[in-house]
Amino acid sequence: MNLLITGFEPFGGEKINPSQEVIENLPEHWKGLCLHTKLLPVVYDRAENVLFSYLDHLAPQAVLCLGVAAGRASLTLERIAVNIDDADLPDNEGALRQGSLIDRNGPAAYFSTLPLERIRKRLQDHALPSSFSLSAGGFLCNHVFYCLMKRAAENASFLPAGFIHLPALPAQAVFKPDLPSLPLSLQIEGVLCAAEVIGESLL
Ligand code: PCA
Repeated sequence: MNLLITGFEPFGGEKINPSQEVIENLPEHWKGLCLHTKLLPVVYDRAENVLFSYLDHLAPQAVLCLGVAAGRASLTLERIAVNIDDADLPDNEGALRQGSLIDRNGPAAYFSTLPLERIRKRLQDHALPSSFSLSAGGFLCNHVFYCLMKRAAENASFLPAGFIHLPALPAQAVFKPDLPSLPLSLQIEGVLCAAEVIGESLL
C-alpha cells in the first residue's frame, strides 16, 4: 500500500516549515505501508499541478497533506476544505488572493475522507496533543486540501485523503516565546500515528 504524504516549503519569511522537516525525517516504510514523501511549493499557480503529478506518478491508495499553522498548539485534524482563496499573505511568488473561488464550477466545500476520529484517538493514546478543526484557513493549505479532495471525489481510487496542520517547531519560537510549539520528534510520532490508522483503514 502506498501512502503519499506531502509537506510545504517555508513561506512568509520563515526559514523552516515543520511539515517539510517532518516529511524529510519519516521512514520509507511504516507498519506495512510505503510512505512516499513529497514537498509542495507555496505557490497557488503551481501547488495543485505538482500535487497532481505526484498522484498520477505514484497512484497512492491514500493521501495525507501536511502544513504548518503557526499559533496552534496541537496537531489539528482538518475536517473541511472550502472553495476559496482568501489570505492576507502573498504566496512565495507574490500572488495575493482575497476572496477568489478555487474552482468556479466546484462545490462550496469537501469533507476530509480520513478516519479523523480514529486518528484523534490514536494520538490521544500516544499522549500527543490534537484537535479537530473546521477551517484550514484561506491560504495554500486549504487550497491544496480543496484541490486534493476534488480530485479524490472525481477518482475514488486514492481515497482516503485529507489534511493535518502541524504546530510550529521550538526553533521557530526562540524569539517568540508566546508561540506554541511542539518538538519535531513528537510531530513525527503524530504523523506516524495518522499513517498507521490510515493504513489500517485500507485493510
Ligand atoms: N501553511 C500554510 C501554507 C503552507 C503551510 O505550511 C497554510 O496554512 O495555508
